[in-house]
Amino acid sequence: MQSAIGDIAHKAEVAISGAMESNKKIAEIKHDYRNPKDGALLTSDFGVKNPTHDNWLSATTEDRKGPALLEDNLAREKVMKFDHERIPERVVHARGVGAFGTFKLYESAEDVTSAGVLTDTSRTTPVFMRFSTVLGSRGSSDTVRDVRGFAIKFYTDEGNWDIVGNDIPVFFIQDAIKFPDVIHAGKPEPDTEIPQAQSAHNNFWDFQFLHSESTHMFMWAMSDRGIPRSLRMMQGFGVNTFTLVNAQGVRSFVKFHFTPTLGVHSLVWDEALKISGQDPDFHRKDLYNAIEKGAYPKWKFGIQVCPESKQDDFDFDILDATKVWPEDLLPVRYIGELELNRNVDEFFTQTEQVAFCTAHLVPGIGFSDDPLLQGRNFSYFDTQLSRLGVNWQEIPINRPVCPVMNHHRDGQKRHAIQKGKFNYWPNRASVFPPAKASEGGYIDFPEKVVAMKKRMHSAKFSEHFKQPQLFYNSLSDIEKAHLTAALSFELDHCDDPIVYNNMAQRLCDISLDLAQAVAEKTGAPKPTKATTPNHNRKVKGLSQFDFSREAQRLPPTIATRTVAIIIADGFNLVEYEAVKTALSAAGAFPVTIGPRRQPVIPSSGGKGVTPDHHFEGARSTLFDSVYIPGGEHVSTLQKQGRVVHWVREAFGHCKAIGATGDAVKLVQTACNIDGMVYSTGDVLDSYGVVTAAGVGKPESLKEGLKMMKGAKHFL
Ligand code: HDE
Repeated sequence: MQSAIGDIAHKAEVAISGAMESNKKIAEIKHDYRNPKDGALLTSDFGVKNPTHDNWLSATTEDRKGPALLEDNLAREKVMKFDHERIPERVVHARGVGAFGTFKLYESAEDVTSAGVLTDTSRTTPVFMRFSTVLGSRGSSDTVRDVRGFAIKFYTDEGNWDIVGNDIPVFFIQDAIKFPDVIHAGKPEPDTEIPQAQSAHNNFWDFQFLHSESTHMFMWAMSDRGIPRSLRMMQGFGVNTFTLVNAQGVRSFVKFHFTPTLGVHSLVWDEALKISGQDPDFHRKDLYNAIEKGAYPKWKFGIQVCPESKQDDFDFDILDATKVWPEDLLPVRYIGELELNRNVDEFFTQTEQVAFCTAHLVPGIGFSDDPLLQGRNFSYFDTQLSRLGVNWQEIPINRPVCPVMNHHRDGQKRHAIQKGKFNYWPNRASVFPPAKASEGGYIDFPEKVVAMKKRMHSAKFSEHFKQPQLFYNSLSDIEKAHLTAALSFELDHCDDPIVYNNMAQRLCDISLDLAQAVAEKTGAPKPTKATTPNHNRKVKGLSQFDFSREAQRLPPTIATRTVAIIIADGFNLVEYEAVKTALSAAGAFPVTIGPRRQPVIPSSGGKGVTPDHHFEGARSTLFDSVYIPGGEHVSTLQKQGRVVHWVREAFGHCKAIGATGDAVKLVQTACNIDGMVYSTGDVLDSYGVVTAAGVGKPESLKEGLKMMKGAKHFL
């Protein structure tokens, strides 16, 4: 017997040709499309052709408008539909953006799992991915300081597998029962609904102090990880401990890792603050544009496996989600690649209605007794009931690509039409018999459990400071400075002295230097003694510099980086074109900025170049780099406050800056850099400024650009 879902999926699949055919999920979703290009006329929801977009039926005469008539069912339908457009936003992770992609395995993990998606290297598994911030509402800004969600739905041949992860590998709490508390404390305060999408307030930091197991996570959130440059440049982690079971029935514990091939990069705080106002959609635009331009973001997929025999070998409990598994103890094995390569067609039906659930696993992958994970398994299913209704599994984006066969029936908005007499088991025709292990049935690992029924965790869950210290010690000096500044900013926004005094004390459990620096800034009494001595150990794999392209043995790149090229009338066209061409050839995204979005004429005359933005229409903060060609236009640019500020601000944000010919002087003055030596191809490494005295032919820029690619601040 075949279900209606199976029928529809099949028909849609046949209709789609070429390469699309291989992607069953795309095929399945296609059948629901309404394509405005069909040339179809306006209809009501029930297919009757509708004569108006504009006029409500009313009792009107030639010279006087009369009352609207209730009988206009077409107008009523339109307004009623609008009245009910909203569904509840996600209770956390409300703001998000999604894209489709594929997952490919390049090394089978059959030694540890029997899951097809992790053993069959010939498969291409379709995925849908949603990135999110945690605390803000749907309409909040992208670049707030926050954890980022990293949720992936793998449409595998054996059913949906969801990894509902974050860009930070640990969590605030160890037990799911505390989730409402940590989220209430972080969300806007209940009396004023202030602040939006910010952890910088009394309640958040009050909770952090009173709840010492959160220390590790807040250290990560206050580090540069909390303000990623791009969703394409962050790591992803499954966070919770899962299990893998191989064909022989041997079980291991596992953590899932995703490392971006572009390297891990962050904004600086001043940029993040400004971008929040200048372009609240900064991250979602960046993702959308990269995919549209064919620069598909990729992540290496890794597993960190702990054999059952080693479970008790560490000074932390491997089921505690506030702890990482340091890579010197358990290395990450990279076995696959995730790529995002298609933007959604409609935000609501795809990105908003997608529903992830940690309980969605496929044979060969299992849960562990991680107490956070066990609670999540309940919560994700449950929350979809109020957000999407009981039949949320039938919404196209949530459907698996393999057949769905069971006796679940009815409920609101049920779509599948299930033929036949039987809606129970056992039945006399043996409809939908259970699947045996040999037939691909999901078999729960037969684990022996001997325990007392108690509200408690194992003893190792009580230690909370060794790993935050390990994290802090492992950061570079720049990262430490940023973390200190971030804590100082956040606590500056707390006006209750109990809160910031307590937090200064808490930091004494990590590092006395850190505690003193933050106390001084925020007005807390300066601590004099470390409460928990620092063990001074460090480990690789915590600083984000460990995930630069070099660390991944990939050459540095400016691919997908945005470079603002600033021009005004009288610019040097040869230099402009040479640099723009070279940047595009290297995969960068050059964007021209000028005084107006009308042709700007070069010194050589001609039709000119029409900029993408005018000086007031964009800001330096929205770009990775700035280049100014030489030419007569420099005298105009020097008088433009916005341009001078642009260069100065980019310099302050440690961005790579390029200038040729007369524009070198402009950069020098704007940045007030003493002692710079200007000659063709000089790179002032410590500044990230690249200059060339002049450019005759495109070739002469080659060397300069090579160095520009190598400039430290691109890394
Ligand atoms: Fe979530 N979380 N969470 N969470 N979470 C939700 O589910 C929850 C946790 C994460 O793009 C909700 O569908 C509990 C850890 C992401 O649609 C909700 C606990 C991690 C997303 C929920 C946690 C996450 C959510 C709200 C503690 C990182 C967005 C809407 C036990 C591994 C998914 C929804 C998307 C969303 C509950 C902790 C990541 C309420 C109870 C740890 C990426 O069910």
